[in-house]
Amino acid sequence: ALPVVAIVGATGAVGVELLECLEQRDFPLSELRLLASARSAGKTMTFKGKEITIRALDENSFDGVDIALFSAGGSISKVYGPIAVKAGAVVVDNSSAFRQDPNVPLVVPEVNPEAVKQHQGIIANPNCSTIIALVPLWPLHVKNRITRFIAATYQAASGAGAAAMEELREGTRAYLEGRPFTPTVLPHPYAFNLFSHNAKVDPANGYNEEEMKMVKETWKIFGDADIRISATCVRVPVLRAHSEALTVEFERPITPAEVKDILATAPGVRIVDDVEKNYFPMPVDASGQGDILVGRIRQDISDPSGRSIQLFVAGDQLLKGAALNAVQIAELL
Ligand code: A2P
Ligand code: 11C
Repeated sequence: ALPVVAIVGATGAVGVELLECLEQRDFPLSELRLLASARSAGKTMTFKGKEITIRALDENSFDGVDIALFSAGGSISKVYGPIAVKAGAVVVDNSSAFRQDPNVPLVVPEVNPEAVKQHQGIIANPNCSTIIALVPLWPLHVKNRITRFIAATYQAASGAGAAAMEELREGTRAYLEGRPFTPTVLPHPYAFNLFSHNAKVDPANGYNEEEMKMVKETWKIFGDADIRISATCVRVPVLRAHSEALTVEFERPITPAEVKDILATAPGVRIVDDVEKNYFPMPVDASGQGDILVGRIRQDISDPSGRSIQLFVAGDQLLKGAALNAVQIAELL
């Protein structure tokens, strides 16, 4: 029989995209169950032309569910993930709750699909900034080991949820109309501004949680904890696609031509690198599509050894950064 699939957090920024991905990819299922908070219970969402009534999440929500896609935040995952597993479901979790658990595979299907087999009920979907960097870095790493990379991110509102996207719209409207606006979702004024990522900063090393996720998740997904990684994560006033500047050092010398050659056939990657037209990856072009756009492919002139490359990438945070990657994991299952 075809699986019963549940979405936990169906009304959220990622939840809506999960439903959309299941529909667009014609995911084989016998029933789609939509779960959210009591606030949304009774409302409906449309899947393949049919209205489905949203139910309030509770302990009995997973009876008969085979695959549960979680995107309602880490605290919900921690409580209800194990309940879903007990009920017999395999959980694909979008939150950071289980990512560093050694019994939980952390999967990007283009990188480590085989890790799915090791699951004990829960599979974790990586952080969006990690996924967007690793899809293009993996095929390079396979050919010429990456020894170090430095990332600077330009992250969209969507990473902080639907309410943050609305706050960006509202704050921009208020700014243009000259009205005062006090942000309540994100900690700083967002319109015509940017700020260091809103995740907690560790006073011990000065890095925020988002930056450390990029470090530790890369080690786990690549299976290589010797890669030296540093990141600066920044929120920019973009709705739904993250961009990243990547400085990548390899074991052996490498040229931009070699990088382009490798990335030209890499799954999930599209090269956007038109030097003449000054046309490179942009979040507006990345929005709504599954591929990671890669451009500004050039030798890092600050490294005379010829082992370093500079890249600029953009990917849809809600799709490959979250919903699409989770549905691809469910497809592997
Ligand atoms: P709801 O819309 O009913 O509040 P986002 O990531 O965009 O902020 O979305 C969060 C998602 O998590 C929403 O679907 C939200 O549902 C859901 N959610 C939040 N709190 C709970 C809860 N206590 N139980 C179930 N779902 C929740
Ligand atoms: C952002 N990546 O863009 C974050 C949000 O670990 O899944 C998601 C946090 C996570 O703000």
